[in-house]
Amino acid sequence: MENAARKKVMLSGIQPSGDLTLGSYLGAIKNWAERDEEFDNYYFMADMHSITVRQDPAALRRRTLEQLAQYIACGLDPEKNTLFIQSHVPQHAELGWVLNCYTMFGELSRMTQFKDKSAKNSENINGGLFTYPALMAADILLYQPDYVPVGEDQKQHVELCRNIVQRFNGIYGDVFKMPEPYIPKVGARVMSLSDPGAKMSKSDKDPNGSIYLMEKPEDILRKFKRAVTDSDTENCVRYDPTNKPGVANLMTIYSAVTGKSFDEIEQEFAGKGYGAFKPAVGEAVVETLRPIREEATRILGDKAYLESVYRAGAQKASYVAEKTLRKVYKKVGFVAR
Ligand code: ATP
Ligand code: LTN
Repeated sequence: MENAARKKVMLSGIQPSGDLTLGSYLGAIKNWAERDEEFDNYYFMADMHSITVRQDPAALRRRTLEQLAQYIACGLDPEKNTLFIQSHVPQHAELGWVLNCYTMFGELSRMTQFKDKSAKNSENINGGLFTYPALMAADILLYQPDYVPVGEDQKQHVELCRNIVQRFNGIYGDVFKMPEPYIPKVGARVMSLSDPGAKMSKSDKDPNGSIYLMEKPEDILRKFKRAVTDSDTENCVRYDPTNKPGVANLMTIYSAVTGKSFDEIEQEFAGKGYGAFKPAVGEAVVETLRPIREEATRILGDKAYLESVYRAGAQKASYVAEKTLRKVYKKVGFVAR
């Protein structure tokens, strides 16, 4: 900000609440890795968000480290990206509290993710699940990013963060930079393979709907062969999300992993039908995920390396986050320590 040559900042996070899916990759991580030269980047494991839904402690710890290995395997070089674990940077909780006091009950009540998750976890609708977007706004604003690369489903939370910026800056002056959501053109909303009406999700109870980054090729191929296509009699690969949502989803995935346009895909499979199309999508996904799986497995074996990455990441992130937090504490009237 002070410096005109300052690189633009990108920031995003994913909850280690389940194994990463093709949706998390195409909707988010792939876009992070493609731009890491151009931007100053912060990517984290949102473990504090994960506990809004009950987690098995050992599984949460394991998945947090696996997620870090997968970030690196997807191309996020720790030399060019600050990779850290959210709970290692206490400023997230600290700013999260302040922003809770600038986020309205009505705004939080409108969040689709809150409604979905409280319907799915009706025995545990806790305060954290409700105020989650205030913590997410803190995650973002501590680093003053220009862009927040996420899938379509997170747009509403980034919009709420923008409202908080407007409210807070309206009272105290120019404290926070206004962040923009950055949503990919293809892959912003990858749907379940078994239910094209629902988002592919890592906490989906039906394992046939989701493709996991670490999954074996034969399982991936089997899931694509069984993917729900449409009950029309046409048996023709054509992009029509309203009438043919299953085929449109497979076309989106194929386009995102091969770079081919929908027109090119329609031509490639003209006269061939779903029987040829579905395994082709499966093969393309297998080839995209193969190097990621192999590299993540290798990195996971090197615990000392992973530790050095998350320690250095937390140190760098804390340094930046603390600057913003001090400014905020001063503005709201806390006595300096
Ligand atoms: P959970 O089931 O634990 O809520 P999730 O699988 O829905 O998780 P998130 O952790 O909420 O995924 O999302 C991680 C990132 O990936 C976010 O930026 C989100 O927008 C993106 N993303 C997740 N699922 C999809 C999807 N199906 N299509 C496109 N982007 C997605
Ligand atoms: N809410 C997001 C994860 C998340 C995030 C963030 C994304 C937490 N904090 C900050 C971008 C920026 C999710 O559930 N996918």
